[in-house]
Amino acid sequence: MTRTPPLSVVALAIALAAGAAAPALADDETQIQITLKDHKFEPAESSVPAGKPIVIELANQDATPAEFESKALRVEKVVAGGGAITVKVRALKPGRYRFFDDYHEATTEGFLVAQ
Ligand SMILES: [Cu+2]
Repeated sequence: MTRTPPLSVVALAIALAAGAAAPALADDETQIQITLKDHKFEPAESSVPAGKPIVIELANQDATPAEFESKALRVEKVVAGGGAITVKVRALKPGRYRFFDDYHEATTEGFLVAQ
């Protein structure tokens, strides 16, 4: 005698399949580290893969606060002196994207190069 699986088993299978896909998305992110020291970003230019979300870990080694900002990347976030922030950036098309410290825009800039 055959019988169809109860609905709860089907629902569980769908939930497991959906759950299995979630970590793959997180794995898809690219994480990079940038340091701010003497009002300079180091590295001043970072290569990242195009088409993948980017997670930027920014450590501010200066005693003064900075505001990590990029119009091209659509981000703006203050980091305290001696502090650190995490900035998430959407998947990018290939290109060179400028970011800067909004408190020292004339002197403190860097780039993400997506390729
Ligand atoms: Cu700003």
